[in-house]
Amino acid sequence: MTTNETKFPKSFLWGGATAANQMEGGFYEGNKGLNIADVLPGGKERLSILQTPGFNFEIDREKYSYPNHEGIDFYHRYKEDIALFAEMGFKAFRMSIAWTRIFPNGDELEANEEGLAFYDRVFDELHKYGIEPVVTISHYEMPVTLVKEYGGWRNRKVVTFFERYVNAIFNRYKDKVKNWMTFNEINSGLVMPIMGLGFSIQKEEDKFQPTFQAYHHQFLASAIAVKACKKLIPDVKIGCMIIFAPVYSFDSNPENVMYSLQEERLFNNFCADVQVRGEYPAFIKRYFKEHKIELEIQEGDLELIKEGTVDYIGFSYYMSRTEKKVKSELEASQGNIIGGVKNPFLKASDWGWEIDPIGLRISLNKLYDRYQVPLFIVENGLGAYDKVEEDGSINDDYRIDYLREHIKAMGEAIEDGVELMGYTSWGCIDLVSASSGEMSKRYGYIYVDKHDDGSGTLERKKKKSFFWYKDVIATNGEDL
Ligand code: BGP
Repeated sequence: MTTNETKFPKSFLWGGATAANQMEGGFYEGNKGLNIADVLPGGKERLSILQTPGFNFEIDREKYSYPNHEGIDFYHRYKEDIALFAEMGFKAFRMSIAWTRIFPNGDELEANEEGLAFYDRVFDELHKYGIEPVVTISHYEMPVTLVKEYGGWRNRKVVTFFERYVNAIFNRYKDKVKNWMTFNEINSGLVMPIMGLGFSIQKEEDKFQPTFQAYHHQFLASAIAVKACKKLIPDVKIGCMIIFAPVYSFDSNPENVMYSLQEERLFNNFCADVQVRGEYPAFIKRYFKEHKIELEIQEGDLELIKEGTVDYIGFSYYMSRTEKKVKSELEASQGNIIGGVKNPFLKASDWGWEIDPIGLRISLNKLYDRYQVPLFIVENGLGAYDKVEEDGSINDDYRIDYLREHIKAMGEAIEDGVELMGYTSWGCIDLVSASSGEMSKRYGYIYVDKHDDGSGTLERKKKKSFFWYKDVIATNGEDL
């Protein structure tokens, strides 16, 4: 390596990631319809709703606050925010399009012009600074009508509605967006069906058939999107997006090792196997048999899935997961939504998410070994409580430490031979938390004056990490 060379390729996409429902606000403006996030309360209720079977959206509007309704008001302040991203030197900005801005109920025939025009303005603003938009087509934002009237992704009709939606956005933005992702954290439906699949399981034992039928429909929708995207947009890249949390066996007991392997394949690999390789993997066929799952597959479905494979894997990495076949409640890893037991070697965030930078290097290597396609880390970061000092500064050294270690691990993986396209850390500007609906779980380089009770001026402030990340980008990952 000469002194001018850096570990990270010159084209590396440094940036930040967000989602419409967690930041835009303006939830009833521009003819937007209601989506799932708009009717989920904030606070402790949210997580239990996401994880408890039987939720039906009949919630008490007087009792709950809806943090997503105002978000951080990106809908009106996007110019100011994008200028700040540009100041940090962002090469890419990951955002999502709210399906309900384009098709307010999801089942209309015509797209909503006001919604389309909003994203035109946002993309133009990004291009003004040479920032590449990386767009998630569906990020926990399913129209409520599709949930209530159609039963979410269980209903095959939703595939047609989705097709209409993607055609509208690809046609409209074909000159402005060259990097897309289909479903955010598609495998999250295995643990949080409401967010990922748009329906609630009424009884735990009933979950298997509807969950995997809904997945089949999502895979069809993803393949349709990939094919349409490539047909309509030259030089485009379209990826899938999964949560990747490498599964470690708690010990060398082969029972636990085998169990960990099965969990890894089901949670981490199942969706990517279908979306990248274009077929249902062998292990899932056994799983279907054992759980009496019989998918309704129509003629041409499997061919479509084969033809519509993605170009790259986008993934979120927050934590690893340690597994044991038989575990007591006491051993359970608190806060880790995807399960597992406590790992004695790891510390955890204030929300119990275990911090494991080496796990990121492991994830990158596992993914690249298995799929041999480019990888893109489109979420990673530390949710933490930040304190604004009297002089207005926010000294988030804990966040810098976290990010530094993860970026180092990325550098190692690149040296291991992994093809990594970029890194968009999660919540580059503070936004509403997906799992808790709170503002106090902050990830940003930019602080937003907004609080859990909805108060705050929405003023933006640069944290210490803002200046640190700016330097990281300027030196292409050398100065950490
Ligand atoms: C991912 C989601 C994001 C995001 C992030 C952090 O699962 O794709 O939408 O919010 O996790 O999670 P949280 O907001 O719950 O801390």
